[in-house]
Amino acid sequence: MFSDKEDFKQAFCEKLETELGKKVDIATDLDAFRALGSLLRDKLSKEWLQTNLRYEKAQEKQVYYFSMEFLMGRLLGNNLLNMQILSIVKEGLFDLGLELKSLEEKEEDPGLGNGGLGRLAACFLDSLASLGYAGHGFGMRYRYGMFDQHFIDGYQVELPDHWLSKGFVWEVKRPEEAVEVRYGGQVQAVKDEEGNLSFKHTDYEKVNAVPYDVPVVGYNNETVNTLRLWSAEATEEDTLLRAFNHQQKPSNFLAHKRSLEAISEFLYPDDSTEEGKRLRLKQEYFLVSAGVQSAVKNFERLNLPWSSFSDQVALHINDTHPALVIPELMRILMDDKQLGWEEAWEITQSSVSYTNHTTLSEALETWPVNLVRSLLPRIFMIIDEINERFCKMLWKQDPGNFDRIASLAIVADGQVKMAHLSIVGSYSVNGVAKLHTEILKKREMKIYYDTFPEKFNNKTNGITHRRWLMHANPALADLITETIGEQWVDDPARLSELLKEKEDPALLTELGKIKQQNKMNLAHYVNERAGITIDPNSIFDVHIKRLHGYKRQLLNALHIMYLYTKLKAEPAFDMVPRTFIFGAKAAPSYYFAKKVIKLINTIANVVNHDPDVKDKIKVVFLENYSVSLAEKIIPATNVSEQISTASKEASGTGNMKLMMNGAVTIGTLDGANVEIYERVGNDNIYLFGLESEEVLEYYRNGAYSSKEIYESDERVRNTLDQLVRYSPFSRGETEFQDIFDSLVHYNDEYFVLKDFVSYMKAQQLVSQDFRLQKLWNKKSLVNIAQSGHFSSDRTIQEYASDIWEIAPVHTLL
Ligand code: 26V
Repeated sequence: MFSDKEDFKQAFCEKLETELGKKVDIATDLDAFRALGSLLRDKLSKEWLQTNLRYEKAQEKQVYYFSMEFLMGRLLGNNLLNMQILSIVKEGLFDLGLELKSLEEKEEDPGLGNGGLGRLAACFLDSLASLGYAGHGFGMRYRYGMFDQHFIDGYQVELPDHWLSKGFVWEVKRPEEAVEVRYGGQVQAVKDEEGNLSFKHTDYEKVNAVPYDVPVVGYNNETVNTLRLWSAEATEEDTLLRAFNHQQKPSNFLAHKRSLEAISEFLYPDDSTEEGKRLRLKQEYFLVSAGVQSAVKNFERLNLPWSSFSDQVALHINDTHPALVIPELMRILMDDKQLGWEEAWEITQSSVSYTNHTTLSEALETWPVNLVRSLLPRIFMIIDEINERFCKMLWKQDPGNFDRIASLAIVADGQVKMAHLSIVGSYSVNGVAKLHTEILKKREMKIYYDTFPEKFNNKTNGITHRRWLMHANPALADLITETIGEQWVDDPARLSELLKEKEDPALLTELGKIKQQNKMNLAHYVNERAGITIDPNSIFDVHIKRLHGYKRQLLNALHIMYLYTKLKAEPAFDMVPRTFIFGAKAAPSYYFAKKVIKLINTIANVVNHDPDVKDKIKVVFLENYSVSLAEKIIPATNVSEQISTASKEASGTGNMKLMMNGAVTIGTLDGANVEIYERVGNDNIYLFGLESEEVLEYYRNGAYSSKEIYESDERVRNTLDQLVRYSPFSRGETEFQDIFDSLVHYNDEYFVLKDFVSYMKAQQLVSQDFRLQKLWNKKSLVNIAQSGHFSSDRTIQEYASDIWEIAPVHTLL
């Protein structure tokens, strides 16, 4: 790569001059970042090419991970780490008067995702490359990613995220690999002389799907995989020729061009509600059609019979958003490659696998039949035929059982049910944590599980320890290596070797010091960004994730109100100082979530300005939560808030990142918290609240009454009343009436009041234990030691062996 520091310095200065026309002494940090990025991309291209050649030669199965979202985070630091040139580059830049950290800050954080699902996809790509698997991502190159969040007067304001404005150094445009995607038009069945049926699609609108490839660098293993992001671009033919041939006004053809390119314009900033928008469906089909065409082309280069397609290609769908992969592959195989239905179906079903990420009914995708039929006429015909054949099979299995058929059908009540299509058209369906998979099997998808038990399996989520520990918290990574050696880097399960040292006072002191330093760094950042002074000796209590009712940021907020009120009433109350830190974006249309943001900002405003509590409580709501902000917060966290209503959080992955950085969880037995609990044991986690079975039972029997709790528990009542009676928080306004009503009059859908007292008690225990620093550091160490299981390397190895049936491709080939 670079033979030494001097070699790097020379290459870097040359790049600055040739690409930006600048000498290093006048280069800004942004210039230097761009030159460095571009230099690294050049350096990667050889290994990138070699990797592709190796895969072709090996004829190993290629995995294509289809996802509408990839939340990659900044790539500079991570690439340097994985390329093993971090210290050469850091020192070389230093010699030139530049600081790597400042350059890193100049990189836009590509926010091409909403939250957990998109970040999981990014962690998976890192693990696939680092383990040497031939696995690539297919995603969307949105021109505007996740909105930029600002707070104005405590309210969330969304600004467009124009992340491409300064260019994206890592990408390589590949116009030669562009493919055409078709919408609308008519389909006619045509019979040839021999009576063979074929389908002719006419009058369609076409869009060019142009790929931009981003290298995905494996850790120290000469592997560079590809994240292929598709962009919608009008063709020459569509714009200029159209204008000349039809003598249109330029404004007409420009409008046409814009309408085509709108397909890859925006990420849908919605975490849970199905928006029912035509454009969203267009986006989903765009990704799918471009991706499947590209995968088929790659397969055809091998000159193998179609019967070996599923030995060579795995198509994985990240939730149902890319479920049209199923009819699209059928279409290509039948209409373009002239295969019969049975053969095409066999190939499709044995190539596609599907991950479910949520049981929230409002997030289960369905599309109106009329919309699918008009936008994608041929695809609809195929879905309809899949449905017909599937229902016939069900009838054969259990003749006359109309109820069963109605609830399993793919097309029913004028809707196409994407989860049903995904299960029927794939060979594997997995949930993302043990509890979640059990809930799918026993409840949400029971009838499907009973029909196809062999398809269902669990793959508990994971996170890449390279970004979330080695890159985000290098001091901790170094301490771990000093303590147990460096093998844990390649085999994160070996973090458990730290357990042998958990009584070592010197190690625990060191661990405490690193946490303290990280807290000081965060305090500095908070001061710069938000103008709030926070005490690094206080407990840093962190709640970072999308804002959603079920994630219960409201429970945390109400508890802070309770503590504040108690402190005001009893000034002698001996409370361990705490800094409550929040980061969360609300979907722009999610009224209730936005109210909760306003409430937390109001609480922050009251508490932070009250001298009576100044040394006890601080509340910080950081704007614009993102991957890069998470990297700053997580290493500095003492307490990890994972307090969703049990049964609602499919897995959670922030819980794993925080654990790996030595935070101790306060949480419900939900999602992967259950598995964290199984590993760390009762002494190293603070559990509270209803369990999933209890929650589900309440939903079934309707026996929960939040009003009863409000009326009978004074602590709850006094806290809630402050939302609507005159108080420092309401100031006599009705701002929080809707929150109050949801809790008291609409029976508190997420059991906030039911869990309030149990949460308060768990928080008291946290405070008590935090006073005993050695004890606390030991808990922290146990969490780190048990976090290896949650590395996405483990998750990806499970997908590789149980679902995709692939092995690492050896670099010696
Ligand atoms: C739905 C929609 C509907 C249309 C508009 C855009 C959009 C975007 C996302 C979604 C569903 C998001 C589902 C999701 O993110 N689930 C989370 O997945 C994580 C990774 O498996 C998991 O850890 C979280 O518990 C789960 O909530």
